[in-house]
Amino acid sequence: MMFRYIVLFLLPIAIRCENASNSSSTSELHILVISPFQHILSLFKSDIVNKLMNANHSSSNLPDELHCTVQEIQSSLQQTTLANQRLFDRAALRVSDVLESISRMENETKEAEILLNELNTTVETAKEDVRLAEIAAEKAVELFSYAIDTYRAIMYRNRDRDNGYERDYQFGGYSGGNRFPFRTSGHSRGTKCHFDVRHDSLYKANAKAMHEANDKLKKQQMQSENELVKYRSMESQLRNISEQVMKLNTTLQEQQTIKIMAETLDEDFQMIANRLKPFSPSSKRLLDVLMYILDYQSIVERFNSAYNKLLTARMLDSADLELSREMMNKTKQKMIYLSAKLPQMRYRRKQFHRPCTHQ
Ligand SMILES: *[C@@H]1O[C@H](CO)[C@@H](O)[C@H](O)[C@H]1NC(C)=O
Ligand SMILES: *[C@@H]1O[C@H](CO)[C@@H](O)[C@H](O)[C@H]1NC(C)=O
Ligand SMILES: *[C@@H]1O[C@H](CO)[C@@H](O)[C@H](O)[C@H]1NC(C)=O
Ligand SMILES: *[C@@H]1O[C@H](CO)[C@@H](O)[C@H](O)[C@H]1NC(C)=O
Ligand SMILES: *[C@@H]1O[C@H](CO)[C@@H](O)[C@H](O)[C@H]1NC(C)=O
Ligand SMILES: *[C@@H]1O[C@H](CO)[C@@H](O)[C@H](O)[C@H]1NC(C)=O
Ligand SMILES: *[C@@H]1O[C@H](CO)[C@@H](O)[C@H](O)[C@H]1NC(C)=O
Ligand SMILES: CC(=O)N[C@H]1CO[C@H](CO)[C@@H](O)[C@@H]1O
Repeated sequence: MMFRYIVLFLLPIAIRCENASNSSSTSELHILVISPFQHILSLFKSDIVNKLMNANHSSSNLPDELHCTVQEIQSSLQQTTLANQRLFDRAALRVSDVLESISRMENETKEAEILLNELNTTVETAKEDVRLAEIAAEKAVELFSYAIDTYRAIMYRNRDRDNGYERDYQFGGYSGGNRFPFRTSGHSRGTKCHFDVRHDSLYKANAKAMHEANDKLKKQQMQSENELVKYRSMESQLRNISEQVMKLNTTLQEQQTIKIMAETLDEDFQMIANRLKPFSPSSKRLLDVLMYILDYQSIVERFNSAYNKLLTARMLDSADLELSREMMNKTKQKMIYLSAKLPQMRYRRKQFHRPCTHQ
């Protein structure tokens, strides 16, 4: 029961770790550096430490196998160190490229914001112009109606005075086009009123003013719409830029993570490579090479350091690959014991002639 509780409790953490270690941001690091390094550690643990601890004096293949494992570890380390350096260089380059792009886009953002502000003013001004044009157009209609009313009044007065033809006058509204009060018949007995309002200068002026006000309103409306279209387009451009900046920023964070991790791993890898160098030549005895590789302070501590950096950054799940000082001591003791029984352990490396399978 208790065990199941613990498993359930740990599950979300395990999933989170998996996501962190395999997110796209670090997959290059994973494929090129972390996985190979993990492989080196597991070789070290299973094919050197565990093999030695489980071996006895009748394990006659052991020296050959150890010789091959040492070779594989050395060449893998070399490749991983190189891949890690190349990854660092590439990430550093990308970081500086992306930083430059972001700076450029931030400039573009600033410019677009200024333009957007200007367009906002233009749009607001155009809207105000439309409002004023609407008022002016209403006013012109009012004046025009007033003129018509005035003519009507004159017509009525004339009719009353003429005392007849009540139905001879037609009164049309403005909306009816040019149907304005005019006298239809010439056989009036009294004073004749022959003017046609359409020829009246005041009427003409008012009609003209009304049409002009209306035209102006349409023009202002059109302009306002145009300005609004420009404004919306600039708005969407600005949104585009900020989306791009966000994407670039994600890339930046990813590449910076890779850069930092590659740099800190390089410290350990370089140290191990430098310390292994004197033990690489084929004139060295297998036993000496193994004793040196199993030395905690020279080599193993650096393996643990890199491993713990990856665990802390959650780029690796704990796979129990840490190597303790005590374990190294015991392994060395076992190896010395075995080397007395297996003389091949004291061979120089060039004396191992069987090809290693990993190569
Ligand atoms: C983790 O990965 C799973 C699928 O692999 C995905 O559904 C989930 O959204 C990821 N979670 C996070 C926090 O990225
Ligand atoms: C040595 O180890 C092998 C396998 O690990 C085992 O089969 C064998 O019995 C061991 N021999 C002695 C003498 O312990
Ligand atoms: C951004 O603008 C500043 C001044 O406005 C200029 O000095 C700088 O070079 C610009 N940066 C880019 C990447 O265009
Ligand atoms: C212009 O800016 C003002 C104040 O920020 C805002 O209220 C208005 O909606 C903006 N105009 C447009 C067309 O978005
Ligand atoms: C926004 O970006 C998309 C592609 O990223 C492009 O097709 C579109 O034209 C851009 N829009 C503006 C207004 O710049
Ligand atoms: C980029 O993202 C980080 C957090 O992920 C944030 O702190 C920073 O302000 C962002 N930078 C830009 C330019 O958006
Ligand atoms: C390992 O061996 C060294 C000397 O070879 C000794 O100083 C140290 O205490 C030992 N450590 C452990 C944990 O056995
Ligand atoms: C924890 C985990 O799932 N790690 C995997 C991430 O992806 C690499 C290859 O892309 C695998 O090798 C790891 O096992």
